[in-house]
Amino acid sequence: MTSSGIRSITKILIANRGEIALRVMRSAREMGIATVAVFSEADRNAPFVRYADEAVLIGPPPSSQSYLVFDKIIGAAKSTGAQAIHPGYGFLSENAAFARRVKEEGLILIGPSPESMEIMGSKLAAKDAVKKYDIPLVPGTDYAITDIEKAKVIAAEVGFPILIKASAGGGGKGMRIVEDASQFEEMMKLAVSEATSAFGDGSVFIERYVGSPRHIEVQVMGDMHGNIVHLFERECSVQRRHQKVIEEAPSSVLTPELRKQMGACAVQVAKSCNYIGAGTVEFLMDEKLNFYFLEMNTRLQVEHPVTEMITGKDLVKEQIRVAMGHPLSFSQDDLTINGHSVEVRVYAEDPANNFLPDIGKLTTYVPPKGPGVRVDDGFEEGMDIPIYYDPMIAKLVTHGATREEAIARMLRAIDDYRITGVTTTLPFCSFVLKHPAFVSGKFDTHFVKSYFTPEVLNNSSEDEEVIAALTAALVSSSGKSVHNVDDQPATRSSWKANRL
Ligand code: MV4
Repeated sequence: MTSSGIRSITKILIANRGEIALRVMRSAREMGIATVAVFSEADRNAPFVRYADEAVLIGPPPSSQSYLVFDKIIGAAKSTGAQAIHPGYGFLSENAAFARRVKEEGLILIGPSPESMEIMGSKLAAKDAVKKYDIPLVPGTDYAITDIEKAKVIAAEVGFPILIKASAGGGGKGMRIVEDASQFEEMMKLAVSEATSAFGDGSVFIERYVGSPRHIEVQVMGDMHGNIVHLFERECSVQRRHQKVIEEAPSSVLTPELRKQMGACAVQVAKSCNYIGAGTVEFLMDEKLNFYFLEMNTRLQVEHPVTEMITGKDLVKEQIRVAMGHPLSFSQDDLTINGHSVEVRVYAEDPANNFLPDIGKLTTYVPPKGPGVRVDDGFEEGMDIPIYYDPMIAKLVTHGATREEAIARMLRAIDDYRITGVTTTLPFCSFVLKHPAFVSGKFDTHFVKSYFTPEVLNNSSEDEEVIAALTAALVSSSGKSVHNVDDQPATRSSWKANRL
């Protein structure tokens, strides 16, 4: 640390892989900062390894022997002379023990303090921390429940159905819905034993179950000088088994007034744990547009690009600047929403087969291009999708002047995407984007359960009738060639699935 409080960072090690490693390196490079990749044996030929200025092999494919091993990451930073580590998302990104170790080694973690991670890693500690502010919470307990008889009394006051949640949980793990008092004891025992084995912490609490919520999250950024701002919200209600399918910014349901209120709440949540860097404050919103603080994610999120598209800010550059000790480069008043952005996650999964990972070689891989299209990917044509990690191939992001334009652009981009060799979720994404409930903005976290069955992607006989009708109409009206209707590879983001 210099007398000005600015710490120099000239080389960053990226403790991650795939698209997010590349995405972080691109911003570092634009700032004139050198990059170090760490990679497992499964990632030898990955683009992020070639893109980095230096790369260090850190072990066998399983992340427990490579990307998650503190000593290997720290050792690689020291041997290459990197002053800072960017953890990306997943892996070590929210690991307070790792954050503490990085600090002890005299290195900089590009992220919040270990203490912030610890507070927000515990749902109960988070509720406790925000108590000093006026933050709306779902009615329930803000302490661990142990006495079943007492808990039943509280449950009756809160009102059934209720939800039992694990304090150490997150992303839906260890949650139990209880419909009425008769199920309470059984569900509570299940929740406690599940939480104990999954997190080593059996603390559970209860909340009123919000039946048809939307998931709305607010991006925040803090610096070391006490400044905290929000960069508006992302709507992530379209999820499948707690995995986000489509994210957009801004949300189509927020009024400017609600946006301001939620933004202010998110800033206070961040203040409650002296937050530094990029973070996300998650809210549930009910049908009456009441919102409730749920949890805070202390990392850069997968879906951060939609926020970058509407604000024009590079969140990774800002993370790096803040980690050096610089004040935020913008104030709340500098931030405005420009247009609308949508992101879909492209997975190597088979929507027709219960979204089972479909591993294999990307025989054809041609991402879409053109105005308002951003592709954050980590693969190239000819590469195998490794079985060891998350099967996300890419994030496809579009921006438009309006929500309608961003959606139309996304449908165009999905149609332009050429992937063969593996089955992808692209047709499933098209189905969602064209669904009247999505188009109208009237949806909640039950969207996929409510509207999706594999059959909607498999209506080829009907489609053939539609093609026949279209072909007949086109040929008779203009005589124009219609050859391009059916000469695409069969596994292309099938237009068949896109009809609705
Ligand atoms: C809830 C809820 C309903 N009521 N809490 C799931 C993940 C975790 N972040 C919190 N989650 C939920 N908490 C109350 N009191 C419903 C969910 C929930 C959910 C939330 C956001 C997005 C998708 C979801 C899917 C199922 C359940």
